[in-house]
Amino acid sequence: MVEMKRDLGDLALFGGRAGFLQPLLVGRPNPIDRSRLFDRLNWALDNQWLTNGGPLTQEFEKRVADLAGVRNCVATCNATVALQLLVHACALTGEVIMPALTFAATAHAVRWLGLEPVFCDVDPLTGCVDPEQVQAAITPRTSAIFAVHLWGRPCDVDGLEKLAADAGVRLFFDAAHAIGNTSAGRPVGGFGGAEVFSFHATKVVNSFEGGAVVTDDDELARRVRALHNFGLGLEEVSSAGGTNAKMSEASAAMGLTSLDAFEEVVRHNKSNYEHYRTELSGVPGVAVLAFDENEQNNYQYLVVQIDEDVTGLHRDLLLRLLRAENVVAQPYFSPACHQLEPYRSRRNVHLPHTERLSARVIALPTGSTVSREDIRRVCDIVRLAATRGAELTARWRQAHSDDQPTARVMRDISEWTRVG
Ligand code: T4K
Repeated sequence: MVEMKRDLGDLALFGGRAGFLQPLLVGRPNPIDRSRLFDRLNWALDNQWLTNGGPLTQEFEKRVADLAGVRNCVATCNATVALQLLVHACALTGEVIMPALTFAATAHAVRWLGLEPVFCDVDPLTGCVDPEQVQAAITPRTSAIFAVHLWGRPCDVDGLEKLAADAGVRLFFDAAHAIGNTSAGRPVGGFGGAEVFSFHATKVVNSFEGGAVVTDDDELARRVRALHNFGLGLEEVSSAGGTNAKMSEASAAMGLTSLDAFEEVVRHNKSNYEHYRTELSGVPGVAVLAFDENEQNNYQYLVVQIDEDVTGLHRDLLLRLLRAENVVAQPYFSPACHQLEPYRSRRNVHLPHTERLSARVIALPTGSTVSREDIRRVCDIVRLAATRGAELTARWRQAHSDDQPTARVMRDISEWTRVG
């Protein structure tokens, strides 16, 4: 058992023993009932039907549609390609407005198809796309809005739906983080023209790799279903032809088994969230991102904001410090998309709220593999670092003043601070 850290010298960054013997990761897959998974895989092998909309995929689609409260679900091999299917199914062209505070996949999905992602700023409190900023970004070339339910917290759905209808542009939601969540009591899944879930291994419901388009628009679902199977059966010609974006039966077997565990995983995530909030409450300059308790939440991301003006500690140094302790936290989502190539050099955009949030946020480990004791120890480290941030930063700079890579990191940190 590693002892509690009481002083800066106890931190692994300064030569102390790492707080965790094994890496504690953000994004560890939630354990599933393996015997159920193997039963399903054996059943698929016996059934000799391994992909192309087999029975397990159909069952998975039905259960996802029920959870999302919609009529249609088309399961895909990942969420990135599911976003692309929407582009083709709706023949989108020109510009697509989206927040920059998201995973690169949202932007890359449309860029890959030759459309232009146009980044707009987010609400400084929620981190979700701000309808006023979307409005300001609309041009005659805009064909759609891809809003993102960031970290699972739903966007201003009503505001965006009204805006899109008034402007005559399509509205879709990247709901990669938001399965099982609600907005004003309505499940995520039925908003806009369609929504997209991700079932990547790191997600609350995982099918190894996987995604889905969910919608109440039967015609759109029909087109997406045809396009994800080479365009076969599509009566009207699609300029794109079609692609292969099908979910396999092995992925569906995993997805179904993961859905079986969904409620239990959410209970565990919620309890983790409550422990983090308790442990970090009252630490100046450290705020745990809150979820609306009146809604359903899957709590799959545990996000903390670090205010360097208060703590004297930059998020990037905290990340580094935690990694030295074997806590593999993630800077979701930093850099923001407009700060990434190929976007950065194409348009010089300044998005103050996005940049500020992006430089401050850190996702800490949660999920079923993370225990209450793990959280207590992670929070002890964060508390020590945040309450003695200025001293810690000075000591670290001193220790690394001759170290070129480190000097570069510190330059990057100052750059982030300047931008933020
Ligand atoms: N839209 C949004 C808003 C998204 O966040 C994403 C994906 C998408 C669209 C696209 O969805 P997909 O096309 O992937 O279905 C991870 C995930 O790979 C990515 O799916 C996810 N968002 C993003 C937020 O996180 P990375 O670049 O952080 O790296 P990764 O997956 O290698 O590792 C993340 C952490 O998870 C590490 O601590 C290691 C751990 N891990 C990962 C895997 C794969 C495990 O412990 N076990 C594993 O099997 O992207």
